[in-house]
Amino acid sequence: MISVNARPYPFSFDPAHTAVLMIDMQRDFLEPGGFGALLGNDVRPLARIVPACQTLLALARHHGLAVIHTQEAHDPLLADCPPAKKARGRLACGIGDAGPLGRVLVAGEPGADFIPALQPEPGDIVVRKPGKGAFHATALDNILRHRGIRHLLVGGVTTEVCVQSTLREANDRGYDCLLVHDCAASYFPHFHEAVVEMVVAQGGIVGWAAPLSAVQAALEESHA
Ligand code: TIU
Repeated sequence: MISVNARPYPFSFDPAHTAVLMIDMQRDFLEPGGFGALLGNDVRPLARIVPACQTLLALARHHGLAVIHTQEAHDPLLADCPPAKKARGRLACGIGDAGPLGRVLVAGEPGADFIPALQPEPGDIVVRKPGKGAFHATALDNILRHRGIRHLLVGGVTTEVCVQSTLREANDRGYDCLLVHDCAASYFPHFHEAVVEMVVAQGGIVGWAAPLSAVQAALEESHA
């Protein structure tokens, strides 16, 4: 077992039973003209985590952890998009509409793709999801169980929406979750900080949190 110096206490995992779960690092959330920007957000702060996410994925591949990318996107008919989700925000250009990055949050459109720096590599798993949580209406739980994965190192965007929803869904299903907090970001820095504190409060009631450096140190020590 590998032990990461985490809050509220060390997070232990066996690399053979662990996945990095990278949430929704898509152009629609990180680039101008995408869904995040159409919601009225300044998307620029999200770019800051990209190098750390690249390092986390490289570490995972090097040390034999599974790599799973999630992608929030709908089929072109929006058959998997609840009308309430499409209506939310009363956007002039919202889900399914033609925007600067193609149809917003629609699979196969440029905006739904992963950013160039974090494209999936051969052997990585991609899970398309219609909701904010990655377990809702997806095969993720089956995928993890079939591979014997019990621990998740979680990063991506946004911390308080899809990352937190997924982390809570995973926790309820019995997975141990470490939020790699400098590999996650929000359009609202105070929401990001609040989520980190929520996760580790009450004895780590929904998980653990640690910086990438702690994960890296633990993995490298295990190979020393
Ligand atoms: N709007 C926002 O903060 N997030 C989302 O809509 N999706 C994800 O977090 N991926």
